[in-house]
Amino acid sequence: MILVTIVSVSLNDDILEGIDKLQKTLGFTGRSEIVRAGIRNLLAEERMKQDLEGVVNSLLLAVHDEDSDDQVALIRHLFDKIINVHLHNKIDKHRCLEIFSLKGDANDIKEIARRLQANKKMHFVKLIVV
Ligand code: NI
Repeated sequence: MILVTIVSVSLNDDILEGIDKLQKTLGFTGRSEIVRAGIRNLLAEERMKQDLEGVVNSLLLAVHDEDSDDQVALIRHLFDKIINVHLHNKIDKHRCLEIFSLKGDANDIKEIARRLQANKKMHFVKLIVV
């Protein structure tokens, strides 16, 4: 017997619209399936991060509300020693893109990604280990 637990989630209009678009373009049968696929990706990414150790090279991308520039700057300065390159630019009326090229201890790399990911003003955060 497969146990299924129903969890209610509050989503804003932007996310709902995105889910419905994904459903059409990727051919998912329903919203639940998309949410499950998204969570599976997050879990896989998390497992990948847990396995990281030693000195790691990576690229960290983040898109956030323009009004959170200060919060990003605070996080960034905590990790100055592992940031080789940092680009920041405004991509549209309300959003900024941050690109970090990082080299340093895996724990620091995981921590900067975690801090950005946990920030509510982030639209998108992606860590790419190279
Ligand atoms: Ni900005």
